[in-house]
Amino acid sequence: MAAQEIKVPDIGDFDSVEVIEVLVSEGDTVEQEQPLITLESDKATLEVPSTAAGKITELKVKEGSTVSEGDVIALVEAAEDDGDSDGDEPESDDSDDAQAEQKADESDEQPSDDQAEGDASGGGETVEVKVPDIGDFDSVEVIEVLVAEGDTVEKEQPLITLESDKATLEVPSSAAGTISELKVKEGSTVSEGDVIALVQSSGGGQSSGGRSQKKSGGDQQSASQSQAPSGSDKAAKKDDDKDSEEPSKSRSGTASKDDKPLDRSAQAASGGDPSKLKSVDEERFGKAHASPSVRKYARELGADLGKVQGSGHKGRITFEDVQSYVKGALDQVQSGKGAGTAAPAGGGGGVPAQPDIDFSQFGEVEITELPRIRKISAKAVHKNWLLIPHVTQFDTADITEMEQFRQANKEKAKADGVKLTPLAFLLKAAAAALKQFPDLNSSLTADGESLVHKKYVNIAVAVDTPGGLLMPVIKDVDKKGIYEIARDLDDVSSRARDGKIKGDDMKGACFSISSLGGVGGTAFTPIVNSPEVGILGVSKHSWQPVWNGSEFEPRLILPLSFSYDHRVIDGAKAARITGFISEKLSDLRTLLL
Ligand code: CAO
Repeated sequence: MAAQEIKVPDIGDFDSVEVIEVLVSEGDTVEQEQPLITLESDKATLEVPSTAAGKITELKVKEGSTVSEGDVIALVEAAEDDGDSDGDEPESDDSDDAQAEQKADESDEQPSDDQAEGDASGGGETVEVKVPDIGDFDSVEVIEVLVAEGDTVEKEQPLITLESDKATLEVPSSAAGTISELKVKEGSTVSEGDVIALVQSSGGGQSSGGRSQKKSGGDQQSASQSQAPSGSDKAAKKDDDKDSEEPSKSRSGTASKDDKPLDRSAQAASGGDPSKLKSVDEERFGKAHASPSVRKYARELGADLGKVQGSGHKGRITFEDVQSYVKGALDQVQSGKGAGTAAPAGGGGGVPAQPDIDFSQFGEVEITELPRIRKISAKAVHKNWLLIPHVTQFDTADITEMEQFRQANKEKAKADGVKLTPLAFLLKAAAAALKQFPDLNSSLTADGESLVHKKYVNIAVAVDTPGGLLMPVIKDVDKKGIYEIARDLDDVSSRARDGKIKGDDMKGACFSISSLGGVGGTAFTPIVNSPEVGILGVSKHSWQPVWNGSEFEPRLILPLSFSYDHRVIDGAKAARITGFISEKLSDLRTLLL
């Protein structure tokens, strides 16, 4: 199948414009309309989309190349079923039209002679800002008006966004000053030369139209470079001017001009390590329906455009959409929810993202996807690990008598259908501790200012299942006897292993127990399950010589590892809690009372 040439469309009086960004790579599969490159002249920024869906077999340009109308950007091998059997110039005229349809957003001014005249004089003059020569656009719709009458605008600041069925384009102001009259509104249609707005120029510092464009562009470049590290001085200035204004106006300012400096500053901010910027999905970013200035704004903020919901015309992403997305992300981080939604391998809450390593360079590898339960619990433990300041208190319990009792009753219990393991006793001891230490049976309120004390005693038990760890809850443990607890434990753990546990069976826990006693080990540091404030880890018991005052005697010792949320429980209380549990387990009479 012959490849289709994707060419630079008729985009007005652009000639030899620079390719500032190549948004795709050879081998990529692209959709029709997907932007391939971004061009930037001294006057405008423009994205050129693909006129065909298919695979990029060859890229004819790279960053820094210069192109003019008709130059081939890429060869795209069309998708099988698109019906275009001839690959040469599939749609000649139409294809140019289609090319022009790119998200040709630009933040260019394209000053006509009239504008040049308007610009030429000093302060106080009214300048007509007109729709520039933007190629074969005609009667295009104004889909967004970015400013209001009375606004102070800067030169190059986008005033409106136009969208034909083929392209999106921002028209910037050709002068700095105050908007004295807006000639268009959302839904208007405009053509080349139509007046968009009257700008009462602020005088001084204006360029005199086309001839001085380069100079003013250069000035802007340096201005934008100097503002790059902090994002946008203009934004700050604008915000000072008018708090409630649409943020887009100020931010977009010289968007088209400062792409590269900002990109560089973004890299500098990441310590020059491009991997740190990789939390953005470049492929989805490239496909997002957004203007260059919005793209730039998203880059400045590190927002992944691919994840931003567009509220504009045909789902176009606006500045406000990017703002809401970033605000939402910040809120999540500040409230601690962000970690839960962060990529499993990091990247949230200031945690550096895990680099994507190609392990096959060291030897043979096989990639298997995590089971669903493990993915869910991975997010939960990651969130809890980041959210909760953990401390683990270690202790032991002498369970010699408890074990004698259990062994003496084990067979009888079995005959009654009860599997009597040490865990039933531990649940009972933990329930007593929750009653004795109300803070242990509490949760922090979301603002971190108060404790919610619970009057019920539900305890979750970690169950190792083939799909991963599950935490079914045994309800009202304080009200149940050892047999009933053992029966409940057997029931929930069997159902968990058989995949029959329901969501409701895992809700409402006040505390958790994680027993590795049947497996082994002497101690570990379990992770608290927020919003609980403690978890008891239990390791394998062992016979140990204990000095009884006159001699060593063999005692069965159970290791306890109690992790707690240090915001709620302090160290002394934690030691008292483990001491209390130890005492309960050591003296069955107090436990069973
Ligand atoms: N020391 C020594 N032996 C112990 C013990 C301990 N602390 N706890 C239990 N055992 C023994 C039991 O008595 C039983 O032996 P008997 O049959 O001779 O009585 C044997 O180990 C197996 O017990 P079990 O595991 O079947 O039953 P359990 O009630 O102790 O535990 C459950 C149930 C669901 C907690 C367990 O099966 C399980 O899944 N444990 C793993 C939990 C886990 O993965 N935790 C880590 C999570 S990350 O924090």
